[in-house]
Amino acid sequence: MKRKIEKILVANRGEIALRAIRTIKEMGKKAIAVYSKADKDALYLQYADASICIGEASSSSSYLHIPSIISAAEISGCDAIFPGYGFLSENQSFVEICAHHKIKFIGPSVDVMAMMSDKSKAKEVMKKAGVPVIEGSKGALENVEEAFEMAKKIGYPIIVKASAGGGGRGMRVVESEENLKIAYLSAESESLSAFGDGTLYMEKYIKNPRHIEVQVIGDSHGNAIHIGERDCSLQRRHQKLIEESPAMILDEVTRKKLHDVAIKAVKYLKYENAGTFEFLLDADKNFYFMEMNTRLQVEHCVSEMVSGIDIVELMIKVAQGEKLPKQNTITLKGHSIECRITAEDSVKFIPSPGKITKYIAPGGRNVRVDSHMYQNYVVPATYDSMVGKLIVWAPSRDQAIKKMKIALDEYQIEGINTVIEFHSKMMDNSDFINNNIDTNYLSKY
Ligand code: MV4
Repeated sequence: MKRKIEKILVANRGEIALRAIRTIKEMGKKAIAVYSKADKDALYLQYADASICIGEASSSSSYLHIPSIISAAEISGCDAIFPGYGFLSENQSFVEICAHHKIKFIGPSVDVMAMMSDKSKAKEVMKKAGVPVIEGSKGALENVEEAFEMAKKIGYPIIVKASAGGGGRGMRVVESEENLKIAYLSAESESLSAFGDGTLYMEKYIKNPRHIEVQVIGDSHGNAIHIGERDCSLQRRHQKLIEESPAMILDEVTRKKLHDVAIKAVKYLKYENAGTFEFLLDADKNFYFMEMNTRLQVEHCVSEMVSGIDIVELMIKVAQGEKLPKQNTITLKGHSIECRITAEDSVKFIPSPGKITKYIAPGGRNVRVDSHMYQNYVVPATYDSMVGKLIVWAPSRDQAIKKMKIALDEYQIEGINTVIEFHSKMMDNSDFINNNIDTNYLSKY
């Protein structure tokens, strides 16, 4: 039996630091915040039991600087670290260093993390576990000659992807043989400069897919549960904008298959933590594994709203050796939608950092605002432009859309541009209302 966690260092900033601190306090534990000089006036610092400055504004000298984070944890006597998303949440050396310092990293083992961080390896592992994967190269491609052979075999269009990738970098769609060589070479050099690794793999290209993902969690006793699926198809340049649960595109049979496959994969990996299996859904409603995220995701809130579960609480419980609740105690009810609010304009999505001169948040029944914004807060230009998430729950999707529209109208932010207007228009968009969108929707529109 593992020791109970008492004090947790939250190695993150912004809305997710705030979100984690709230749960840590609710569990009767102590939360220690860290901040860079650019975040000295951040809201989450006020809610933590203590906070420690870890460096200059740039992420590399603060939120990514492992020695500073470890020192902060040791000085404050933390027995665990909650990484959130981004920053060190999927950093294998960080996980090893935490173990060396006898600090519990609230996340998976370094082995599983490493396996999933290599996207072509992850696919092979999932295939072995009996999870459907997209037809393509077996693992990585050796060279461009092999790419030509493979493409001929699977048929154009194909897509080459970076093994170290994710988020669309080092990815090229190839429509015909004459474009393969240049696509291969440019994807290779792009992923080499972005990730320090030019390894590529190939897949059959699926046209206009939906992005469906399953929220899972596994414990140290071999138990695994799912908390339903999310539809995250509405994206712009690989940045998700709107997520919802459940994915209304799925019929009950496909949905059950998807959940069963995800559970099978968690058990096969002996995965311990919350995680997400990302799938592409094609026009014929076939789903294929794409990637696994071994961390808490931004959009976890919609799964919390339909299940009533606090996923951060479950992560902490699993990290201290507790058993998960049984799957049959988890009931998914109603519909939840999340709109990501970024400090960008609603037309061109140009970043708009600066001082918030007016801030009035929406409210009411089943309206959740996860944000670190407040009046007079200065949104730093240094970090990600996401400044919050607006999440609603209602018995049906139609009602959730109506509720979201009203909440967006109530949201008043002045001094910076935000994408609230974009979201408000989407709630009136007939394609969105009729659920007729795919991952390419915003590039056409
Ligand atoms: C694909 C695909 C179509 N076919 N793979 C984009 C990010 C990276 N994680 C994988 N991506 C895609 N992989 C095959 N075989 C289309 C995409 C894709 C996409 C996927 C999910 C959400 C948004 C997307 C936007 C463009 C392309």
